[in-house]
Amino acid sequence: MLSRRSLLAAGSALGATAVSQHAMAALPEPVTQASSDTMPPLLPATGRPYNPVVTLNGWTLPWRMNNGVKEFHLVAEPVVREMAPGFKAHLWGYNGQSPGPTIEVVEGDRVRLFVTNKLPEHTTIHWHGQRLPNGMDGVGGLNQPTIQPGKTFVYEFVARRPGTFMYHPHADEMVQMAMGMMGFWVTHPRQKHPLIDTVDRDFCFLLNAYDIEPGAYTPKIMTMLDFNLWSWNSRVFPGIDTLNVRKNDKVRIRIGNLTMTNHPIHLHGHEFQVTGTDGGPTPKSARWHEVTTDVAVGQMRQIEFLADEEGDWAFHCHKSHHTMNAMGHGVPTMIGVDHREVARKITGLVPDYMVMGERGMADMAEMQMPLPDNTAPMMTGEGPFGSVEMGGMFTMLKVRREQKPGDYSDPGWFRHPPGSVAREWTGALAEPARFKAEGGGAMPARHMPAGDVEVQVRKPKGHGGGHAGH
Ligand SMILES: [Cu+2]
Repeated sequence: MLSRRSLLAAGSALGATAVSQHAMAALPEPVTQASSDTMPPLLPATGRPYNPVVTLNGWTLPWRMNNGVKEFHLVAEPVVREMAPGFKAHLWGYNGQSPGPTIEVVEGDRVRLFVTNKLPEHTTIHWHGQRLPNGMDGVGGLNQPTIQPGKTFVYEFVARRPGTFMYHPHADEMVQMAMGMMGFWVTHPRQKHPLIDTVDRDFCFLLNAYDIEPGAYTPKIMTMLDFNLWSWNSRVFPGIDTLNVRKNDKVRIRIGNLTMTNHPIHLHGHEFQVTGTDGGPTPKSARWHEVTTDVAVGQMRQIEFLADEEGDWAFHCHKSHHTMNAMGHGVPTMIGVDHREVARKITGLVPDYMVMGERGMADMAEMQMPLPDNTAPMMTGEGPFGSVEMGGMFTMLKVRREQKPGDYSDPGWFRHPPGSVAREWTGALAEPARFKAEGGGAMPARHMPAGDVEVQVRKPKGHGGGHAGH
């Protein structure tokens, strides 16, 4: 749990009076977090006021004020992250979590960041998007010597530009980001900014991805593209909290991408505008309405909209493979193939063989497939009408009339007004218009010849694969 009481007490004591050299030299006590719930916004106790962000399944790092400087203490260390209920990953992160805590400051703040390395190898931190002295930019070997295990470095600069940023290592970067080392950074404007609107709710999260074999705990760090866990803040649906807002709230969502591919982020039921990037606020003349915005690798996007439609609105990456969990990709398309005869023969060889995919993959969501321990549920997440058949980068925006200002708790499922839900039609139907050229429009079922079949059997453990054929 968050244990910042002593830190804040120390902060106010130090901030109120002149600080001795000895006190200035002392490190702020590191604050850690173990819960993977979304923490309530951290209201600033010192410094200029601002409207804090809410980090999805994350938290904001408290600071201490030292002679007008905001001091933070980040600890790079191995962490255990619950990515979804029943599935834990052994990652690297900061202050007990991956991603690390969100850093929130105000434009013009002088910021001092102590970084302690408790990893088994060297690291650095790059402050992505910031204007700062070159020697504070954090590229190991280029701008600074790397931080060796057990050592603490200090970074110090003025947060010059308001906006949406992130931080991550720039030393053994491929490994350390594949292991989950990253965090969010928000610099709030110091006064009313012509391009930055005041909002009622301000959410943020990072897009990240892992390659963890079903049943394993540690990501494979050499994977370049074929990740199997597409996550938001190192959580996968149904482990991602919902974004809960009050009807007619002005909502901002800030998203950063530290995966190896782009993610078209799609919101249902509302149109939004991209109001800023890691380059700063977007000029109003360059904004247009979208329902999907692509967040490319290494980019930040902040979107804004008026939440004026009540309901439980899907909010997800539009790459359909990114709303799945831990799937094998070596699965042939079986739609329309009647393989009852083949299955009967295989069952003689492999008793627990399961027929997959002849009617699409939706059966998978309902099938109780034997999975190894510590495996992310593949396509689960129960909705009020059944399985949502989603995993990975998926959650919901919940818009409610009765949600109180400042209340981020889950209001439960939407209660639809009578007659406003799609339902089965049982009345008379006219013949539908349809394409009538060759094939007639319907996909014919092909019966596979019984004598000449090669089938690859992949059992859930991933090692039971082999060829059964004749
Ligand atoms: Cu995606």
